[in-house]
Amino acid sequence: MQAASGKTFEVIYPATGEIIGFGAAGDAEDVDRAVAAAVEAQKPWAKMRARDRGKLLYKCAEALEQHVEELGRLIALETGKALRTESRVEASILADAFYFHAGLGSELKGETVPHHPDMLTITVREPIGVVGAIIPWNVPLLLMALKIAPALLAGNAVIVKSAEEAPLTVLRVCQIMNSVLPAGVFQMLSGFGPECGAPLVAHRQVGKVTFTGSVETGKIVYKTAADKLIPVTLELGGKSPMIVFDDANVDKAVDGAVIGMRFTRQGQSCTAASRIFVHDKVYDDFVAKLRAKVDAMVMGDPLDEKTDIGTIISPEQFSKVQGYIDHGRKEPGAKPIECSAMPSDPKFKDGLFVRPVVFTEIGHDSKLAREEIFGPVTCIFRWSDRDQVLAAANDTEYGLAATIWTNDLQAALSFTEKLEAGFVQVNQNLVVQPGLSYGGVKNSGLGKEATLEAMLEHFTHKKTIIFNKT
Ligand code: TXE
Repeated sequence: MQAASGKTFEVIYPATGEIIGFGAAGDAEDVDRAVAAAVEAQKPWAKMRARDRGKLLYKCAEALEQHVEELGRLIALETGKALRTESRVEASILADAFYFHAGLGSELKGETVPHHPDMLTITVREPIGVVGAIIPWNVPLLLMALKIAPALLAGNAVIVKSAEEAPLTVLRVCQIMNSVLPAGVFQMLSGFGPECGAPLVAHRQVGKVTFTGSVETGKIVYKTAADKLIPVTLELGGKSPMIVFDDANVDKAVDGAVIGMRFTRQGQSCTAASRIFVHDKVYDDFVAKLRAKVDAMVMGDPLDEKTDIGTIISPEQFSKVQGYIDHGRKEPGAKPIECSAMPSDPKFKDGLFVRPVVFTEIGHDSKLAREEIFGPVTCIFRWSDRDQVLAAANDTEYGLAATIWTNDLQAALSFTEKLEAGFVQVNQNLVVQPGLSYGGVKNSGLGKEATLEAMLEHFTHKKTIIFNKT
């Protein structure tokens, strides 16, 4: 794929700094071309039976499933995420998201509305037209699938804009899908945010934008969309609390913290359990066990099956994360515990590896406790008063995910009700999956993804039609 300008940008393997490929640096001209093709392709696509579109999505899922290993290795190369713990898993979930949505065609149905005996009133669901999907680099395949699969099933044409750090796997997915789908229905643009993402959002024929990324960019996207009065879905950052009660099973909670903090993804997750509140009575036990668990994780070659933790995505993110860690080290009283070990192989001497850090005895108002770090850094706080810990957990601009760990049913009921988050779990820390409504409140975003309801709400218009029977 080439940009109209012919310009390209380098794609780097963050474990070694080697150039592994080039992305096409798309701009407004490429956006215009892609939208023109999408407008044409969408008309016959929308006229197909929804279940036939579903059949094609099912075929996409099968085709993607056959390429799990290839896609997993490619995503490991461009993001530095470990193959065994992250990249291969993500490549499999991609296919799963298509399987899930492929079966929803018959659900694109309307209602009959008994508002007057002399009239037959119905509603129908119509596609929006051309959807722009802007995705980040941390979990590009899954986040893309949760946008494009429902949008396509609903009869829209979709243009996805990949993140500049990770265009290659998305391009490969696009090639695989286009061996199944009619031309123009699903297209991909690679390029930088202001040059390629912004014109896609602003294009007059793009009728809906679905975005995952930072709060800052999300607000820019929202403002541009507001000028055109088009709907947007925004999945933004998080600073998710995990609350461990004194009666919790500490071993399970520690496992939940390791999964929840996504140490295997170097903490580059919007749902990362980056604020862990542990009851005073189990605090020491929890910290010791967490330290031992994270210490035992192997950081190194992302392609090695023995590796648990790979690298940070880019030099920019690396400096940002290091900045937070350096800041935390200087906080009065803060006790950082550095875990795991840097890879010893000289091949990785320039790799963007960061040792996981667990900050204990850090203040609630520390920048580390308030801002999204997107690195392997978590803060642990001691608590003993339920009202205070609940207030502290909710004292954040974000509201994406939360977990609580207790066997006290009343506490579980009360906290799940009062926690300000879109995704709350008790005694477990599952990752996002197709079929579970996913999205945040407060600055974590606008609108949910991954369910039938989300497909209907975000990728269709509801039209009311009234027949006068008299
Ligand atoms: O995000 P951006 P970045 C958070 C995380 C991270 C920070 C910065 O805290 O440290 O954001 O990451 C495109 N118009 N998250 O810089 O800029 C861009 O090209 C249209 C949380 O990567 O938001 C990319 O495709 N599009 C998050 C996408 O937006 C624009 C995941 C995301 O980039 C644009 C990623 C513009 N003006 C980062 N500017 C999560 N919720 O999981 C940029 N883009």
